[in-house]
Amino acid sequence: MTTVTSIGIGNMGAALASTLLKSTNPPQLTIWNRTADRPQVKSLVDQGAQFEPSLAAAVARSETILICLLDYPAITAAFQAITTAKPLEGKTVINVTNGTPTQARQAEADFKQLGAVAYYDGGIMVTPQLVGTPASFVILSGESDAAFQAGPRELLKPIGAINYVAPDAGAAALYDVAALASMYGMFMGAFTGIALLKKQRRIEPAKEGEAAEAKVLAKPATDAVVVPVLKALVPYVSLLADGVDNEDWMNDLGNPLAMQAAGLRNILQTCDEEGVQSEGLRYISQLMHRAVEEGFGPGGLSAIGQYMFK
Ligand code: FVH
Repeated sequence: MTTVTSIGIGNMGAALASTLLKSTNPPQLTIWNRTADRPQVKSLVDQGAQFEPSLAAAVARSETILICLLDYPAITAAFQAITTAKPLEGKTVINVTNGTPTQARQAEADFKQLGAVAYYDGGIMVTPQLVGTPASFVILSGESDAAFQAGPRELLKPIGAINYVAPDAGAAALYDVAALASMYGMFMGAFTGIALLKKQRRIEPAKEGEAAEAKVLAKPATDAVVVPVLKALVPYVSLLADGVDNEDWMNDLGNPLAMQAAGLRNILQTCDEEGVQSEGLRYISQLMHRAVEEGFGPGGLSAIGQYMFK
């Protein structure tokens, strides 16, 4: 029987452990969490996991160590308690704690120093509620594709689709951070859009029984217009990446940069007129105008990709 120790029974760690326990071929699961009386710990014990309060003892019980803690300092804090020289001798570590590529590479070195034979680092790309569903998606890197296929792939299968990225232990963290950077950029633009929609004027008089000062809602217009536009334009991100890869600054992709820069100027002016913060968009506007000044106006939005490297 496969033996797994799951370290970190927070919301995500609990979802991972529970999914493994419910799988068709469940491992013998040991769990460890700093706070023993967290409700998720009790729930997993009820599902068949063995709780071990000592991290050293928890680690000793399994061949695979699955780590899902808040961040890398939490990993350091937890493992400081182990004082034996090679507590991970012969074990495989799979760490899905969110962090930077540098932290992942350092963790690989540290865990191998503690005796680990294999180290994989990655991220769970969905919320705990979606773990184990068809929407669930994991990225992982480290060791080699062949070692991954022969090792953790089968174990992690119940959690979701696994995208093995590269032998570099830091690669999955880089993918994760890149995806989240793109997501937060979209959210910043969305907050600007939502604030603008809160400035809608009510022209029709209040109906009978309606408050004279009815609230202006952003959600209906967001659902009707903003979300469909974003959905239609998500594939444009792939075209931008292709433009950056090929340094293809003059391909206008059907939307010349100078035209887009003028459009963005109107967005910023509307924000000023309506009293809405636009700082989140001003930086991309500056880059677009720089590109236009440098002769890329007839080209495409990809041209601003050349200014992104420090
Ligand atoms: N939850 C989500 O939606 C996202 C989805 C994408 C991936 N993230 C990452 O998953 C990691 C864990 O996140 P989480 O949701 O499980 O987070 P929490 O529920 O807050 O649990 C945190 C666990 O970490 C333990 N912990 C924190 N500090 C320490 C420490 N100094 N020493 C030992 N353990 C520590 C904490 O223990 P306790 O507070 O219960 O004692 C929890 O087990 C994370 O990287 C996300 O970015 C989740």
